[in-house]
Amino acid sequence: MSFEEIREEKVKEIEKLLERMLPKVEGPQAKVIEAMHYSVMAGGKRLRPMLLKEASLLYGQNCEGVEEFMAALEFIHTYSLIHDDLPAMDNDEYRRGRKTTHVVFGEDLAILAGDALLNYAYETAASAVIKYPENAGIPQAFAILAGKAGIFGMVGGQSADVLNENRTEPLSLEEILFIHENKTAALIECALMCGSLLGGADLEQADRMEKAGSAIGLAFQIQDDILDAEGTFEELGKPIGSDEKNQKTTYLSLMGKEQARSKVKELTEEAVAILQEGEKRNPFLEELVLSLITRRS
Ligand code: GRG
Repeated sequence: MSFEEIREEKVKEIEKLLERMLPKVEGPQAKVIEAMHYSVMAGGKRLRPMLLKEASLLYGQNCEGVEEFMAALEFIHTYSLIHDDLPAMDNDEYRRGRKTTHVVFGEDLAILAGDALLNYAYETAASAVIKYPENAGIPQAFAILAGKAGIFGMVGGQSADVLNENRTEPLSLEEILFIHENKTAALIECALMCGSLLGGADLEQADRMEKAGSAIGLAFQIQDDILDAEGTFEELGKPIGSDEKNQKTTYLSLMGKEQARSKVKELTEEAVAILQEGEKRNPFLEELVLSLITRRS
């Protein structure tokens, strides 16, 4: 099987897992649970749960708690997308090729579906703490999950991004890097760190994963900026050109296309080199990271 075929198989497995982990659409809360399903099951690359699983394989096999943390991380990612699309934030109509959650279910239910997913993520991860008391990596992974999603991670980055939106002077490179490191890279670092810890990595090894995740996250965001400038609606599942329309400072607008492209390549190679430092290699993980340089969606 080609890399692409293997990746597609893995995406299908992750989707089955997510469907299984979500609460059943029933009871008085059925509508908000339906909104949770609508958003989580809308497709997407499933990059974060995939990275988490592959990082666990660098240290162990069929590690306890991996499935719960894969689902929890994708639930957190999906909540962030629902809230980011709201009228109070980006006011976007399309995501993953479908109408956004607030357009379909209304703003009130979209806010609640996001809140519910964030909470359900912790409920799901906590179930692993209880179920597998012998895996010492689980409480550590739990702390990383909460931290990387929060004010010193994704929420912190998103807050800086939102507050800078109406500024007339462009952001500095340092400010852009702070936003990217937190808004985008934090969840990618989380994926690699949690996966490695669940697989039995020690804290030093998890720190190395954090460095790889930081490089991948920044490369991922710069590629996102490039795609926003030159991708298509069909590729991205959402309108393009939003950064330029909103006169948003990005790494691309500050540094230009050539520098942006070479930075994506440099950071990706840096990440792969870190992944190759350990005792065990995971060729699929390395190829997955390299594939992000040329991703079109
Ligand atoms: C609302 C707290 C809060 C945070 C929102 C995720 C996010 C933070 C904003 C979305 C906008 C954006 C460009 C974020 C950067 C990260 C990013 C590129 C997210 C999209 O992730 P993909 O491409 O999406 O992995 P899929 O749909 O493939 O899962």
